[in-house]
Amino acid sequence: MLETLGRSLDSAIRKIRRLPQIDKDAINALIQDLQRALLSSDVKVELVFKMTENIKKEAMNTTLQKAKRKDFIIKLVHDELIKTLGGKKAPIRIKPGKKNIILLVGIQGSGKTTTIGKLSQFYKSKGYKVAAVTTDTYRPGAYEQLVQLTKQIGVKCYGNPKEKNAIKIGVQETKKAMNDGNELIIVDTAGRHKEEKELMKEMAVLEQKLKPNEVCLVIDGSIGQQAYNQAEVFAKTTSLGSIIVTKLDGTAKGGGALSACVAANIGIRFIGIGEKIDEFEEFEPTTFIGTILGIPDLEGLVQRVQEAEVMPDPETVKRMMRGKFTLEDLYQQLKSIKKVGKFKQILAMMGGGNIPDALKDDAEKNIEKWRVVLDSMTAEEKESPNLIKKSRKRRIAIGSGTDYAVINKMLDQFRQMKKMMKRFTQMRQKGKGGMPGMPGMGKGAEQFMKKMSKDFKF
Ligand SMILES: Nc1nc2c(ncn2[C@@H]2O[C@H](COP(=O)(O)OP(=O)(O)O)[C@@H](O)[C@H]2O)c(=O)[nH]1
Ligand SMILES: [Mg+2]
Repeated sequence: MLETLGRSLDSAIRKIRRLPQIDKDAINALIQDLQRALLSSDVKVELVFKMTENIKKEAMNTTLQKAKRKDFIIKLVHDELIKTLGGKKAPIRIKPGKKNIILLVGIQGSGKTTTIGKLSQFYKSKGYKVAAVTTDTYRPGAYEQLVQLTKQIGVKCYGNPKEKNAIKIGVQETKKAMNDGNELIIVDTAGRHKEEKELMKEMAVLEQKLKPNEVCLVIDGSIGQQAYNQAEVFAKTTSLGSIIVTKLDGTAKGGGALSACVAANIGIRFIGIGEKIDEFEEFEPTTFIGTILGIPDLEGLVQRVQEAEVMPDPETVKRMMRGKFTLEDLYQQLKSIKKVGKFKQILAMMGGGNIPDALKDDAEKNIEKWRVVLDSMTAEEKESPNLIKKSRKRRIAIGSGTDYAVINKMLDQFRQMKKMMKRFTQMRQKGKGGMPGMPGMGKGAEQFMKKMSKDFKF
């Protein structure tokens, strides 16, 4: 699907992965590759430049360690593409056992009738009793086409090839289908008339009479960015809820079609990727982009980048280095542990490995309570927790509605952390790499110090 775009994006990403290091030239080359790929996929020029400008700005600004930079840049590309494809559309709300109607509109040849078959299969496999109705009185053999298609999948097709009035057919046949106990009726429409105006009017009246759960526009992906105009025209006459983009298997312009739909502010719900009934997918930008970028382990990549992204904030580190460490710092650090936090980063860079499990568990369990406790303390107490003796503790306990155990635990954690920080500072002053009593504190600590003094200028 979207083979050309996929291939060129994939090769741009591979190029980045192969490089020994990412420098300015590498980023510029990547930007060019991306632009070429997107433009040849018929994505609008302005959009291409906006996207690549964003990627470039972020990529050039990164202060990540070299090793993580590649992942970071690949993720940037990934995220920017996802943004262009919008989020996933929430599913159509279908109430089991009730009357549900989906109305499919779109110009002739876009793939409506084929899509009716695909959609029927999709919902049938979810357990709904589905029927199809055709109101296309314009195209010869339209009724027969849908009958054949639905027969393959055991879905009943309703229609009346003798009647010329599409509205009449729509209303009567939908009613019949409902009376037969169908829960979901998918209605096919004509895609051509003597005049476009008439076609649009017919769609508007059909919508009025049938009151569908959703009007869904079917667009041929090979028209590229022209999809924008088509979406606009249909959105003017009907309350268009979503779009299905078809024929993404056979076109180089799919990127243009998809991004144009998003630009028109109408979510994409499904994509068609072949003529066969099962060549059809729910549209999921994340999976979609992962596939065309050739990133099989997207989750792993995102995880690695997140870990790298959470850099300790320079102010906190500076303060810690000077032996200043307040309760508020502890709270902030522990809060971030929950999402692969800063503190873990600091410890890892020190070569000390991970935060002790016990501390992490306590943090996760107690973090909300600790917030309340902190809010009941004065600034002075947070700066110098040693002040907190019996009577203050009592006041804090009452003020925060917690018991002594919670406060004690927090103070205890604080002392432990502070001790670690202190040892570390001493080590720095002595200029030694090793640290007795802390396994793993060898070379890593030296590197950490070098990096920190460079990054934070202390
Ligand atoms: N390759 C490919 N062909 C498709 C897809 N969807 C529809 N088609 C083909 O497009 C042509 C027009 O489809 P049809 O459903 O009759 O369009 P309609 O006029 O909108 O009802 C047919 O030849 C279909 O087989 C798709 O996702 N991929
Ligand atoms: Mg048709």
